[in-house]
Amino acid sequence: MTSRFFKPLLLLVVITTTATRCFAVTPKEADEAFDAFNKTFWDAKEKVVRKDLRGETKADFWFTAQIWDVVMDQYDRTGDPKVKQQIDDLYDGFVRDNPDWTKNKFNDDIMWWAIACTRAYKITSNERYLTKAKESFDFVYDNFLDDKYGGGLYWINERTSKNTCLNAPAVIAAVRLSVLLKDPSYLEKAKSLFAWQKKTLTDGTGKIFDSIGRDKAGNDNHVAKFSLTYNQGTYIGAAVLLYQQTNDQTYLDDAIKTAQWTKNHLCRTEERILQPEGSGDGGAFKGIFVRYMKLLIEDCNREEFRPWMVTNANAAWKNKRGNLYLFGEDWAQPAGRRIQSHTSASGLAVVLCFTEATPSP
Ligand code: 7K2
Repeated sequence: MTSRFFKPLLLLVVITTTATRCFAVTPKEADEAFDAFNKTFWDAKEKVVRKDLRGETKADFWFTAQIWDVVMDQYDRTGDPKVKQQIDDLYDGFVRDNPDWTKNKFNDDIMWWAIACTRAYKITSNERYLTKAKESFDFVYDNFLDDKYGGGLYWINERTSKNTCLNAPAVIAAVRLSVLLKDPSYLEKAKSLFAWQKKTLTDGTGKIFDSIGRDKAGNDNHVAKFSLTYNQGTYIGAAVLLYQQTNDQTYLDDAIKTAQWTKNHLCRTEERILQPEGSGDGGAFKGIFVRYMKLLIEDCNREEFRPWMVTNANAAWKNKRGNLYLFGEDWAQPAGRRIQSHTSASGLAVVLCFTEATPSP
């Protein structure tokens, strides 16, 4: 008799707790997705990440930095020593193939690696990462800063424009270097780059513009006012890190406003799923955004944004290509067939960042 009464009650409790649980992708599923990514794209013998489902082509320079960050996302949630080993292995393979990063004409590429290196240093305590992060930041800062457009760093070595995709990551690198090297001069650099970025490439609403420079018609001082999730994301990251070091509330307000603007303007559907941005460079953008949203939510206790991010993780999960756990460029649509590693890694990032943390072993 009791069981007849309790069974439906128990079922009800299970259903309600599952429905109200914040995390829909389980830790086990997140691990499976990470392992599947490695199985598909990681060549452990050669220590390289592949670009495509088939063939030997390696992932591009800046995509590999994003994928390295995803490996660190996985390490942060699991503390798994095998993943820690992969952090070192991926770097070893990359520097073997790309020993001199200053040869790359895209300064943002160098900076993506610099910020990932600061993170690898925090995880492994291996000095080589800190040295490389410092060298890389210094190279860009010492050679590509001037007063044209009022300040800021040039995106490429032709010095045609100054873009958010370099300047906001540079702030992230500089704040982290100031902490890791205990050198306040880096914090000053970060503050002034951020002030320039805010004055030049935002309009105060939370929208982050892409760049300033010469347009196709040759007009100088042209602000490209479109905005993309990765620019929104790195601006949020930069603002959060500055807030943590300075306690200046204005930075936190900037980060919150930028997150809210993204939710209102760069998302689709009633659920506010982050927009697709193509499968080229844009395939990697959303992974960057969600990583810095995690920082805002968890380090600054802005839990009001978590359900939105969890909804995005659930959408990406629901629409993945099941057998291979591949995530497409549009998290609101079933994933297509030709997916490259950087695009899939973006979807993997939202799943790893917004899955319940498993305790470290
Ligand atoms: O124009 C820049 C940037 O400001 C803009 O946001 C994106 C939009 O395009 C470029 S940056 C994209 C990449 C181009 N290929 C080489 C990569 O290193 C570079 O970051 O997509």
